[in-house]
Amino acid sequence: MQKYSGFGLLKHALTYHENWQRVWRSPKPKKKYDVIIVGGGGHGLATAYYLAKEHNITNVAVIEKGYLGGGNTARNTTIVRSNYLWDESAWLYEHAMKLWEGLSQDLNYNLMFSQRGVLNLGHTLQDMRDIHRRVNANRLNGIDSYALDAQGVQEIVPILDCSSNARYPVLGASWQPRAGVARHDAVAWGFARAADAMGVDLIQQCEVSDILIEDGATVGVKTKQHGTILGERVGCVVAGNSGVLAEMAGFKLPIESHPLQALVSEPIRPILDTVVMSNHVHGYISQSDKGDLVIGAGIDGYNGYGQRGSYPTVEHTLQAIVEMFPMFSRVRMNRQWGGIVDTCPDACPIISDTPVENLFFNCGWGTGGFKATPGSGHVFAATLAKGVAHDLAKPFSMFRFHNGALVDEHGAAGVAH
Ligand code: FAD
Ligand code: PYC
Repeated sequence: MQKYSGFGLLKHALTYHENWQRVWRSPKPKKKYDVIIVGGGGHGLATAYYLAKEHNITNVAVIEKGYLGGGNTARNTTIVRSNYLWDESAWLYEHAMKLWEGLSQDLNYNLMFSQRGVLNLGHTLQDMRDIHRRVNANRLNGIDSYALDAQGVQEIVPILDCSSNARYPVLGASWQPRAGVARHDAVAWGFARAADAMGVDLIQQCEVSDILIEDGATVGVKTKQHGTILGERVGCVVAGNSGVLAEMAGFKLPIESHPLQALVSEPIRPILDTVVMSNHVHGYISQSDKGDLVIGAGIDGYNGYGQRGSYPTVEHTLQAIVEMFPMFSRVRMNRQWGGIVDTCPDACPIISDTPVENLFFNCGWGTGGFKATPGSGHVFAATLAKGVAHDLAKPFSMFRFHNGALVDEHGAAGVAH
């Protein structure tokens, strides 16, 4: 790893950051790999890292049509938590949480993982019933989860309007103290650097335009920039573009791609030291270490591949935020953007083999996959290495939509959809 002295840093600042050593190589693709990962977001990069680290499979390419982490990984609001209702998903997200807890050390890269706690607010009696049910289920799974009344919430967030005058008064919340946020770009960069150091080829600006299939099995991919690249196994981790890749392979996924947007304010002094989410009023908020308020919305209701959202959704979300935090009414918003999220009918991911032999998909994380990044990569790497689903991935086979064994997590999804 490159090290800089104080003098080195000053020199780079004064030379307009020229001649920096690259953090990963930019190799020409080989003719053939043991594993090809399509999609260089956090999940694809984590998969490559764990393939190399845990399974000693280093003849791996990650093929990314844009730049590493430039999809939803760079566009999300970075909330990490594991308080899901059903055992299958609680185990998967808690597996990820445990990996998060040692990940900066593991990658030797500061991911700014900050366990500042997450509150999921309840505004109606039914919300509170659901919160109690989920908190009890979490605790049975050994996950730190508490049900708070309005006073308990007020103690944690004094600036939240918990009065009975609010349009949707806060009745209480679920509280996960180990939950929090992480720096999203750093997650992509940390996995990329570590995977590259173990020999994984990271190939950017290379779009997969077809999945090559012979006798019912994949043999690799066709790309727009580098032609055919052969692979013994192919793993597609392309989030909002999953339906497009599945169509190339000749099958359909039960996935809808929706815009999901977020926005940040001008930076202000530290005022909010936890994450507050409200599914009921469709808004959630945290404050970044830089001082911006990071605000997220519900999905835009229509399908689309545009990485932008509509104005009414943002307007609705800001109304909700100002109702909850009247003191933010004078804060100016700086930037707004959107990603394309891949939503499944049961609000759970797909980590699965497919009708095509040696072709695997990891997708359907929808509005909530950032928190799963290390866990998803870890179990998908094992699935690709062995050719059979990791135990934690088994409930998330795409074939659950054939037999009806769905895992409905709409209640625990970060944003309503
Ligand atoms: P991506 O990061 O999207 O990576 C997929 C990659 O595949 C992209 O880089 C894309 O360019 C590439 N690709 C696509 N097609 C091709 C092709 N044909 N050839 C080559 N490459 C291709 N989750 C949370 O847990 N917490 C949150 O707070 C949260 N907030 C969110 C807020 C917003 C506004 C959005 C949009 C999402 C949010 N999410 C959140 C969801 C989360 O961002 C995603 O679930 C997660 O980042 C998905 O990671 P990924 O690596 O699978 O996908
Ligand atoms: O899944 O926690 C979540 C989330 C928050 C915002 C978007 N997704």
